[in-house]
Amino acid sequence: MPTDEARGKQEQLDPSRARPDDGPLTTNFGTRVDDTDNSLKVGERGPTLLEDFHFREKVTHFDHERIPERVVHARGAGAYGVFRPYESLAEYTKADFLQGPDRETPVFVRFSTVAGSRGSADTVRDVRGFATKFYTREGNYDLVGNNFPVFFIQDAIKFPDFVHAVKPEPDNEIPQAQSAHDTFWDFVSLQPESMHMVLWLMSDRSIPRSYRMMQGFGVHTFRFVNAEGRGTFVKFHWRPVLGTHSLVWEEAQVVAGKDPDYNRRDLWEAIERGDYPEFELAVQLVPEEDEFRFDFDLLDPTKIIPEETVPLRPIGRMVLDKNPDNFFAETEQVAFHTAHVVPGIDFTNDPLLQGRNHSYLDTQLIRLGGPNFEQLPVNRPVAKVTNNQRDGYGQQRVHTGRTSYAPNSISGGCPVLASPDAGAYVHHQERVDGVKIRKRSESFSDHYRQATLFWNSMADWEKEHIVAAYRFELGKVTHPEIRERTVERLNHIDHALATAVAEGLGVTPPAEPAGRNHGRTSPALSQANSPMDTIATRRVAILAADGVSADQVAVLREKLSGGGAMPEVLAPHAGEVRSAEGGTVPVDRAMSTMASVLYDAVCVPGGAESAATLGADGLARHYVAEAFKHGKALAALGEGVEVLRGLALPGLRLAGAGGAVVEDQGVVSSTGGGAAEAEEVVAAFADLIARHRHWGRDSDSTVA
Ligand code: HDE
Repeated sequence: MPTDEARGKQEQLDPSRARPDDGPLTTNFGTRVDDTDNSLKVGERGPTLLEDFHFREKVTHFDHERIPERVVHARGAGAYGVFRPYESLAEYTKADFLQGPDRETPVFVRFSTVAGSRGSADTVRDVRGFATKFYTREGNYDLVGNNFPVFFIQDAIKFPDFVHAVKPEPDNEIPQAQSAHDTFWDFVSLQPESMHMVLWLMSDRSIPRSYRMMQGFGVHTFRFVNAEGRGTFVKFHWRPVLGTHSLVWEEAQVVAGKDPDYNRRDLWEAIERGDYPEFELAVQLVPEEDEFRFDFDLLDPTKIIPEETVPLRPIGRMVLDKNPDNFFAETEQVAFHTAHVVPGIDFTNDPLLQGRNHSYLDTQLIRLGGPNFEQLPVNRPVAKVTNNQRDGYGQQRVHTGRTSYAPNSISGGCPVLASPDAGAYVHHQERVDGVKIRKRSESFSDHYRQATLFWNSMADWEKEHIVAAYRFELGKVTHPEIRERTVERLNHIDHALATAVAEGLGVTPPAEPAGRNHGRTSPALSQANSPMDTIATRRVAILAADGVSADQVAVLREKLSGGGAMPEVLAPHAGEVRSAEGGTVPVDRAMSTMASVLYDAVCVPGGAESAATLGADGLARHYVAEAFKHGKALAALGEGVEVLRGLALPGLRLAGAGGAVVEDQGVVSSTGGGAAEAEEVVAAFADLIARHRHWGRDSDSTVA
């Protein structure tokens, strides 16, 4: 149960919540209205009158309903939740919200894509934003991260160039939410520091199955500061309890059409169901004296600290348990800012972070219309706000008293300054000497070694997906020199990668490696090593038609739901189907309203009549074949096996007569119709679903 502290933010929001049943219709100035369908006119067919204040207010308000969308990360979805540390981190930081498990801090999280507009599809190939606002007792702390641990550029001054390059091209505003176009590849191929992040972008990390199944990273090296003033470098990691899982590219493209709100809907529905998304917060801690012990610069945001070098220390857990009441008021108006920090958390001189500390405040001023955006309900800290900032558009506070300056004597010097002992923020004291200079540090100049590390760490199937992604993206590029230049860059990462991409593009592969692959790996980077031990919240399609075995459907439903999965019966029509046993089976959805790509797994139960109907139904066949193509778990029982057999799925071994359970390439089947076989098949099916996808099928064209 959330504590009073965790509920604090919701209680603060209560007075701002407006209910539609809270009295009759009024104008914005409270006058009741008896007709909102007809404007005030001179005669029934005459002109509308200027004095129709209701008409003018209603339409004028409507005319002004839009605000500028975020210049990046415009498309997103948010949720409230709670963060609780496992233990005190007092040794490293004095941040109050990290002082022990008795602290429960309310949070608001916004997940987002980066390049697309507000109305763009969720499942595009892109980085995902993972921004968390902790409403701590000491003020708001914003951890504005991404689902990749590195960034494209090293200095914030390049951000406008990068964003201009990835956004739709300026002459025709094409393509929407895609990096597969000339200007993006032109820029990154000329900017070798981007190569590491681009490799992540070409990996499956850029098409997460769910916001609940992706990691988050603070990216920069930040600094913890303890009560004695000692600093410790820190990297933040969010780890999803459900593991890190992705779609495949072709699937992601189809989902973008079938359900453009795929990730947003998934988050919303999970929270509505009570399947609260959970993330563990972990940190990598580096003592300040170890600043120069790495073969990269800790201040360089294109670098990770490999987990094998500095292990992750889990420090707490976040549970997202409440959807917003209003998308605009909360998810759209939430304003994150990297400089929203609390005592005990400080910056480093990472030039990207330094630039962000300017940009996030600046952007809210234009986006939210002025300096009072911190007073919007979602942004208000639960900590008390007292200062001499005054006035401005949309001022919500009624400041009393005669003074709005410091020092003053008229108000007894109030508000008084806090001492560090009373919780004032004290910037970490770091000695900095130098000449003014517009130059990148030499220590930022290695752009390839960590890209090679990432590549080396990938499983074979991940490498295949990466090569296919480069081929796809560069295949859309019309300037041959951009393709060639990119291949040349890839040759610095790995010769085999460059060669494979070149071959797909019809570009001459580089004759020799540009350097020697160092051969190092970091297993933590591979999604193949992510936890795969649960079927919780996985969607499973059970295909059925008249004559389906109700007993088998019942076993499937019961066992899969028991493991936390979400089985749904899909049939050629909604309503119900007749069962083989003479009763009926309720249908959750008509097959035509959904798609195979919207499920994690598909199964076909028995019943001769049902199997015959499905085997002759193009859509049902497509459900099975597409799931197979996308590496998903499949199961077939009794006569349902014939539906799979009829598809002649390449190289697939299916159960024959006799009822024995056969498992091959992530497909489990048994022709036996009995309860024992059903139980055995469903148990095996659950294991296969938990493993997310099954690569290397004989027909593996999942990457195309
Ligand atoms: Fe952002 N970024 N960013 N960014 N960013 C914005 O702020 C910016 C960067 C990130 O859900 C903007 O309120 C600069 C890295 C997230 O509301 C803007 C630079 C990381 C979100 C901005 C970066 C991020 C933003 C646009 C380079 C991961 C969405 C609207 C120096 C660590 C937050 C807004 C939300 C949003 C600037 C680079 C994450 C313009 C100048 C690195 C998750 O201020």
